[in-house]
Amino acid sequence: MPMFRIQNYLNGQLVAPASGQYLPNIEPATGQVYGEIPDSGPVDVAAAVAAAEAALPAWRARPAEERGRLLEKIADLIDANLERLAQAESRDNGKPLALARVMDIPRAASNFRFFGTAAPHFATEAHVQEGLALNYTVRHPVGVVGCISPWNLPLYLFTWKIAPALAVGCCVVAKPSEITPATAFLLSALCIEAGLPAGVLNIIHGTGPGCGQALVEHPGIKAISFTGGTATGRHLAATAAPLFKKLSLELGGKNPNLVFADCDLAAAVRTSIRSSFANQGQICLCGSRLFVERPIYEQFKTEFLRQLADQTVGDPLDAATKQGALASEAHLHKVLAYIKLAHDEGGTLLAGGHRATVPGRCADGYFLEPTVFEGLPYDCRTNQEEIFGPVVTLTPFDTEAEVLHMANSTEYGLSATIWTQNLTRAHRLSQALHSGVVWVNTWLHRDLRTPFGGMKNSGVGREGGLEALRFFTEAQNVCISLTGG
Ligand code: TXE
Repeated sequence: MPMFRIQNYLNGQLVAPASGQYLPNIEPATGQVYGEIPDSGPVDVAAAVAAAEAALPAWRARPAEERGRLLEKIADLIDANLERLAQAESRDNGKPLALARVMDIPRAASNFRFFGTAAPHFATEAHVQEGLALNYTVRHPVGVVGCISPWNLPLYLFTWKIAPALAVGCCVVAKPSEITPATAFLLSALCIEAGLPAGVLNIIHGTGPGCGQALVEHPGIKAISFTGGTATGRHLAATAAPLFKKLSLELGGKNPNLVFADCDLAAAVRTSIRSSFANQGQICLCGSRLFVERPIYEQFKTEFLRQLADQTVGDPLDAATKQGALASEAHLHKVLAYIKLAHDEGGTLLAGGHRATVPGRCADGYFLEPTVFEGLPYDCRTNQEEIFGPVVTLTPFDTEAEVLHMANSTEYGLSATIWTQNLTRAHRLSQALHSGVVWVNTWLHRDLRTPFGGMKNSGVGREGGLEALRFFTEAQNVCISLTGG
C-alpha cells in the first residue's frame, strides 16, 4: 500500500512543509508506519498567519448567515464522507471503528452545524441609563486565532474549536496532534470542496515544540484555544500571558464517579463500564475514580467485573471490539508505568493489568487490558494523577461528607458523575463538587449549548455555545449620550 502523505492546508492549497521534512505516522493497532506528516515549523506558521490575515477583512465582513451556510456545507460533506473519515480516525488513533462511526465523526459534523446555525443568532447586549445614555456592546471577531488539539478525539475536538472561531468571523491557523493528523488533513479537502475562501482556515501539521510553539508565539495570533495535557497548558499559558493573548485551556481530569446505595445499580454499572473504558479510557471526561457506598460495594464490584469480561480488546476494525489500541507506544508505556505504581502503592489488582496481545495483523499493536484496582488510599498518586488510559480504582465510602472530600481532593476539576435516586442529595452534591461538569445518573450526555470546561488545573475558560462565540470575540462598548453632552 502506498504511504499516506499528509500535506499542510495553506491559503486554500494542499502543500508540502517549507522544510520538505516529514515525520512518520504510526498505526497504533499494528505498530507500523503507514504514512507521513509534515514536520512544519515557524516558516509554515508565518505563511499561514499571513494567509489568514489577508483573508480576514473579507471573511469578517461577510454576513453571519453566509458564513453559517458555508459551515453547514462542511457539516454536510462530513456526513457524506462519514465512513471514510471514521476509517481514517480509527486507523490513526487505534479506537474501534464502530465508535468513530457513531461518536467522533457525527460529532464533528454537529460542531460545524451547531455553530453554523448559531452564527446568525449571536446577539449582543444594550444597557440604558435612563435619560442619560445608551450603551450597546459590539462583539468583533478577535482576528486570527490559533487552535491546538489533542489525539484522543481528533476530529471531534479539532472542529469544536475551529467552527465557533469561523462562525464569528475569525480566521484560523489550526494544528492537530502530530499523533493523529489524518482526519484534519481529510477535512482540508472537504473545506476546499465546500468553497471555503483561501486563507480563512489553515491547517499546519507538526510537533508541539516545532510547530505549536511557533503558533503560540506568533504576534499575529490574537487568541489560542487549546485542549491537551495540563503540563502543556501551563507551558502555553506562560508563553502567551506576557504577549496578552486570549487563552482557552481545556486540560486534564481525574474524574470521580460517586455511586450511592440507592442508585439504579444496573444503570450505574452499565454506564460506569463505559465511563471507565470508552475510547480506551482516553477521554478527559472518563471517570477513573469509582467511589461506591459500602452497603453495595461488593455487589457493584461483582457486577462491574462480570460486565468487564465483555469489554473485548481487539482489532479496531472488528465489529466485536469494544476496546482498541492506545494512541501511541509512548502513551502505552506511560499507562503501564501507572499500573506498576498502583502495585507499588499497595493496590489489589482485580482485573487486567497487562499489555494485551491481539493476534494477526495487530500482534505489535499498543493494546492494554481494561484494568481495575482496589484498596488504594484516595490520596495516593494513582488516585491523584491523570493516567488517561483504561485503568480505574474502586474505593468504598460510608458518608456523603467523606466521599465529597475524596472526590474534591485532586488538583483537577473537570467532571463528576453522581448515581443516586435521592433528588435532594443530587442537587446538594452537584453544588459542592469542584467540577465544571456534573452528570447525575448519566455520563457524556452533551448539549452543545452548555458551558464546557474545568475548574482548578483542568483548565481556564469555557467552551460550548455562547461561551465559545464570546471567546473568539472582543467586546466593545459604545456609549451614546441622550443629553447631547
Ligand atoms: O499531550 P500534549 P500529550 C493528557 C493525558 C496525556 C498527557 C500528555 O494525561 O497523557 O496529557 O499527552 C501540542 N506549544 N491529555 O503529550 O502534549 C501537541 O502537538 C504548542 C489530556 O500527547 O498536551 C498537541 O497538538 N502546542 C487531554 C497538543 O498540544 C504544543 C488530551 C496536545 O498535546 C506544545 C490529550 C507547545 N509547546 C492528552 N507542546 C484532554 N484534556 O483531553 C505540545 N503541543
